[in-house]
Amino acid sequence: MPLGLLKYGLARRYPASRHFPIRPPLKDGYDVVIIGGGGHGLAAAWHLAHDHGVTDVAVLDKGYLGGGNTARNTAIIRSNYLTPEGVAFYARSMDLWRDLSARLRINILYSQRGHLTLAHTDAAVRTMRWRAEVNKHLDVDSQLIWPDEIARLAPTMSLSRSVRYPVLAALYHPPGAIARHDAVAWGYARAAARKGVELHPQTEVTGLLTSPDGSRITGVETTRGTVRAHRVLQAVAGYSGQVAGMAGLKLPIRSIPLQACVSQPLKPFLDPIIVSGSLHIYISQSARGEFVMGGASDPYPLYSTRSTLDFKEGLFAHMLELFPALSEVPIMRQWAGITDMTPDFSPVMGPTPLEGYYIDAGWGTWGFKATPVCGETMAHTVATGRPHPLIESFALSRFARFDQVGEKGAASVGQ
Ligand code: FAD
Ligand code: PYC
Repeated sequence: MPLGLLKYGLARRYPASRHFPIRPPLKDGYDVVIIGGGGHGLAAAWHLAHDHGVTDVAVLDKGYLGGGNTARNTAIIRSNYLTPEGVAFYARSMDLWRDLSARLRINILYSQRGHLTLAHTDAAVRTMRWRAEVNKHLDVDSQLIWPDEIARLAPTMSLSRSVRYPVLAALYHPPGAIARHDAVAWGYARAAARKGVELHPQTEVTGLLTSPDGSRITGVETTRGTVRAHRVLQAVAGYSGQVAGMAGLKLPIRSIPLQACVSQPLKPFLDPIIVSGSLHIYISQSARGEFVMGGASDPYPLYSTRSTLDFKEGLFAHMLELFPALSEVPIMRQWAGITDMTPDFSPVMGPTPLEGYYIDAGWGTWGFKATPVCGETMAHTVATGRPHPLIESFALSRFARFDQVGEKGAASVGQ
């Protein structure tokens, strides 16, 4: 048992400290400024302090900490991607997830469920077989399974043949998991603050400052004043294009809403996470018993987090084919986040042409699972000035080289 939990259990008085330290005054300058206090920015701050001893760090967020896509995502964690670069990267994240509760001293409710990606066509079966082979080659546990085994793992799902797209097979990824997304942000924030990192919610970055020749970053303008820094990391998810634009960088990114919803809680009914790219739906059951559900991205770029009836109608037309029993279950909440979509469905990570300015972007609909590995690799990159080996393939320059890392079929639930 981690020592922190033991101390907590044996303490005479309630030992929990404040949720976050009180926001300090903003200093004139820091060694490192991180724009964006979502999971990625906070994880990078913690790894900078923990792995590299860089503690003069300020995390600036225009809203509250962890209130962006980290708060809005459906918390699916897996590494069953398609490209060797992608699989290796996400597999490292899985390693970090497993003991994150103990490292951060917070229960993130990490729950390994197994992940099933359904195949409804011969073409999809071929893609699943391909993914399984790439995964196995990199020691990631994935296999192609057939309807009898699918029925054993998900007995409450309909495998009827009398539908337009019957389930033919599935890619089964036993390590697939879910976690409590908010606790992940809180855990990184509190652990980083314990190491001396400053957390500054309600502090929007409105401009970037550069040297007279425009070659290197020198600071940021914020709604609370100017801050000097020679190393700045942006980790702002749906706002990646806007913030990079302040640095004169043009990203190959479109910002598109992604919606999701959650049902009233029920007793345990569905153990694995189920995804169907052909039906554009996915579902898992949270620790609280709610069905967490989502589907394809909205049809056009937009900076708005409104919910639509179209989304719900499209989602349930297909969801009820697989789970007719859900037809009477009330939906409790529906919401959206703005996702920064890249052409190849892989992230953009590393140094940029502006010296000292680093980017962690292009996380679209797939970045929650990468939170720990982004923290680790971006901290390494900022601390050393060199891209971590695991992110070299995700450099912004790959688009100019026509060297994309195509993950479309594996990263999304359809566009
Ligand atoms: P965020 O958590 O969005 O943090 C960025 C922060 O930057 C925000 O808090 C914002 O306020 C701040 N910011 C923006 N502009 C500024 C500025 N100018 N100044 C200061 N601060 C600024 N991924 C998965 O792996 N699995 C899933 O199941 C999954 N499901 C998803 C479901 C939905 C509905 C959505 C919307 C996304 C989903 N994702 C999923 C993707 C995932 O949520 C994101 O990729 C991930 O959370 C990105 O984390 P982040 O820390 O980069 O961004
Ligand atoms: O990345 O696995 C994922 C995912 C599922 C739904 C949205 N993102």
